[in-house]
Amino acid sequence: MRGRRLGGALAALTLVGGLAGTVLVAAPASAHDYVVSTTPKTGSTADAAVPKVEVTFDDVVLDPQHDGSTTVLQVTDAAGKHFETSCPTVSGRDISVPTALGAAGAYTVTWRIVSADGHPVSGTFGFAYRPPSGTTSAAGQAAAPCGGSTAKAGAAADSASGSSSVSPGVVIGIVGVVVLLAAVVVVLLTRRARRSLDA
Ligand SMILES: [Cu+2]
Repeated sequence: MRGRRLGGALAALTLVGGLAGTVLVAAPASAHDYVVSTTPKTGSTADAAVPKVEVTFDDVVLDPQHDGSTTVLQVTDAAGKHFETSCPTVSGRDISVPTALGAAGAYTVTWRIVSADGHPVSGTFGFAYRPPSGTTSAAGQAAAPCGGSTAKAGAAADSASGSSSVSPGVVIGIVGVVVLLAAVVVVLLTRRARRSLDA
């Protein structure tokens, strides 16, 4: 009798655990956008003019204000000078910014977007620039030409980075399901115990 009841309790606990696990695994299914390709390619050497820098993601980039203001796309040299010439634009899975590069050397692209799931995602990649001799080189700018948008996107990133990757709603849902299942298990075990007492 006792062994059978224990077995039932274990089965019920396994069921609860399994269901809770399923919910937990299902929650992060809304993964963050990740980079699929870049222009220039990451780690490549550009030996011709680079009129724009582009980053393509696996999923759409959110642009809630429809003006690219929550997107950052900056191109800097080793000295930290900026060579993007305006604010970035967002088009589906692509973000791009016009550029006028300076001297030959290493350039770093810094990007920050709002992922399809509403979370900010950011990253950097580098490429080398080796233009043909005689190519005019831009002087670059000490400050980002799209300064305002940097601040806005930064604020969005800060506010979201404080929260966990699982939203509070999901957590409350999981806790609710587990509590409900635990209650069901208790009721079933109590009933079974009473039945075995009656018998
Ligand atoms: Cu996310």
